[in-house]
Order: sequence, then C-alpha cells, then structure tokens
Amino acid sequence: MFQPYQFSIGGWCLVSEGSDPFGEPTRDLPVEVGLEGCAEAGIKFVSFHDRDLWDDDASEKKIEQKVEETLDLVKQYDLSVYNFTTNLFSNTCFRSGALSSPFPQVREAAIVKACRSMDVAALMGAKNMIFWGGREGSDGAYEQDTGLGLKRYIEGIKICVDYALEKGYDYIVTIETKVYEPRLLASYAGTGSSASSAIRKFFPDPKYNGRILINPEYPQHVAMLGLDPVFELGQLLEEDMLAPFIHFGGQIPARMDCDLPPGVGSSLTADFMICNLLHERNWDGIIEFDCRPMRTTTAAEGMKLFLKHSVGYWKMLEKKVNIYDNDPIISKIKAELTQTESAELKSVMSAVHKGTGVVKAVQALTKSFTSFEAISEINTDAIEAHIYRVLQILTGTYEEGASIFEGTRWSA
Ligand code: XLS
Ligand code: MG
Repeated sequence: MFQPYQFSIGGWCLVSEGSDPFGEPTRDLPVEVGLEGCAEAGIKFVSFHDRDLWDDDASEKKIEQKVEETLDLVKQYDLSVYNFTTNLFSNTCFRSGALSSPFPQVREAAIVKACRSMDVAALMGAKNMIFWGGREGSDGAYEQDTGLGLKRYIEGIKICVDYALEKGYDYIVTIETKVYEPRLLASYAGTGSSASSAIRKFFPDPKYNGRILINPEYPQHVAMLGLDPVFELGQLLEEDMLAPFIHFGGQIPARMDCDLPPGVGSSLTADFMICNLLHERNWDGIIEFDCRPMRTTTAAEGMKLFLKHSVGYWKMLEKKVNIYDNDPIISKIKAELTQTESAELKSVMSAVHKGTGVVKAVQALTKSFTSFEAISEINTDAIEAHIYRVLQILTGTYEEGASIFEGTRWSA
C-alpha cells in the first residue's frame, strides 16, 4: 500500500529573515506565524539548532527554561520536535573549523557544545541528532593534513555518539553532507559517498550499526555541485546509510546553497526520481523541509503560502509516482528494463556472493556467449521511451501524450 510521507521543517526556516551576503534582512516574522502556518499546511514536526534557542554561552538554567518553553510552544500548535542539531559553524570561535580544527582548544569547545546538545536532544525527545559540518573543511589554506582533518572530524562525532550511548539516549546521529559553503573549497565527508565510507571506516563496531547515518539535503547539497541527487540517493539506500529523514527544498544547479522553496530553480524530473526511488524502496521516513521563502517575501501571508506550497509540491510528486506506478505504458517499458538474467549470468552472481567458483562460472558464461555484434543488435529504445513518458506524466500531458506511443510496442 502506498504510504505518503509526513513532513517536518527546520525552525530556522520559519524565522529566516531573507538576508544574503549582499543584502540586509527583508522580513522579521515571529516564529508563531511559521508554527501556525505549519499547522495549517499539515506539517507535524519541527527541528531546532541549539543556537536558534539560546546563546552559546547561556547558563544551564537558561537552557533548561528555554527547552521547556519551546516544547510548550510547539505543543500549542499541535507539533512535536523531530530533530535537534548543534550549530558548530556560526560562532566566531569556529572560524578555523570545529571538531576538525587544527587548534585543540577549538576542538575542545566543539566537543563541549556538541555533547551539551546531545543532552538537550534527549530532553527534547528528538528522533535524530544532526551534525552538519559546514565549517569542517578548508578555504584553501590547507591548514592541516586533510586525512588528519577528516579523522579529527569523524572522531569528534564519535566522541558525541559514545557520550550519547553511555547516557542511554536512543536517537540516531546523522551527518548532513554538503561540500561547499560556508567554506569555499571543501568540507570533510562533504558528500553522501564520502561520509558513507568515513562512517564505515571509523565506526566498524556492530554496536554502531544503524545508529550513525547520513541525512542528505536534496536537491540543494548535490545539485549545487551540478550533480543529480538520485544517484547519491541510490547509493545511500543500497548501503543502508540513509537516515529516516531527508532535507528537501529547491536549488538552482551549480550555485551556492539556495534553499529556495521546493521546485523553484530545481529539476522537476530529479525531484520526481527522488520521490519515486524512496517509495520504490519502501523507505520509511519523513520529509523535512530545509528551505525558506524567497527574499522578496516579507509578510505572514507569504510565509504561510510558502509552507502550503512546500507540502503541496511534495504531494504533487507523490501523486505523479502513483500515476507512474499504474501507467500501462510505463509498465511495458519497465518490463524491458527489468528482464530476467540468463542461468549463466545468475551462476556468476551467485559465485561472487558465495566468494568461490567465479572462474568456473565466468568460463561457462564465455562458452554460452554469442558475439559482441549480436549484443549490439539488442533494442534499447525503451530507455528514451521511458524518459518521454515520465515527462508526459510530470507535465500532466500523459492522456494526449499516449498518442505518440500508438503503433509502437509500448502502446497501451
Ligand atoms: C545547511 C544545512 C543546515 C542543517 C542543520 O546547509 O542545511 O541548515 O540542516 O545545521
Ligand atoms: Mg539541511
């Protein structure tokens, strides 16, 4: 049965003031406007950074009081806290990095702040604790051995994970990947693939299985590199490294992080493929919006419209996934793209899985093999037909569009 996903949003998005490096804030909306907008739009969860709620040097008492106030406020709008995250990038003390800084004093500050946040995450009942390492990298000075920097970064996170495990906290810790910005060149473990391999290297003990995962932000953090997020998503799903939530928004490819409203500037096809793959893989998670109204939006009405649009856009994608799943033309095309393997190919694969008998299996395959010329004769036109049909579904022209398939083997 098709299970639509639920929604969450970063509390920081609700109070974002529309400033950019070249322009001052354009709006000043109280968080209540955003929370009310969430309730109206059907967003059930909200997440916070420590620094969204108190100053970094706040007293323990102040923090406790703010935690209580925040939980009460969120409850008033029928929402719950979903994620908590520690801000290791805004304070000027982190200008040389945080957990990865070459200065041990800075690494100490990062550990103190992050472990304090691990406690708060538990107090708030957060389901996940996010680590976005925006400053864990290099602006180009290459201030330290980059391998050592990576080790420091991931071992810093490990300290926090162990701290939480010893305290008996049961939330998941996630690394949010993004290569650029605010550092100009690169962050450690800045892509889904690099974080995935770093986690597997530094957390080999089975006690960490499923406890430290990756939360990507699609399409922003991948499209900003000019890449297509669905390839990274496939890897994270296949490797069981995807967190139970993704961040979602809009991004103009090959630009710095835009965090535009969903769909704005993005590839509709890539967004659809993300939604489709998550559903195809029966991923059980939550869509957390990490994006904001455009700078031109200044009033409460615009903020609420942004929230309704965000939910509506994702629901539109899910509607398209449903149409795609039930489309007779797609099903004919897909049948060609998911053919059964020959007995010989199956034997090769099973030998690889067993770890023995590969040579014998490849020899049998070679014997049954016809010729490269014969393989070249295979008809692969289904691939282009698939792209056309997806475009028709996405643009709502699939009924009239079916006519281009008439007289072809994919005709319904
Ligand atoms: C920045 C990130 C950040 C995280 C939480 O690009 O998206 O907002 O989601 O620190
Ligand atoms: Mg994010």
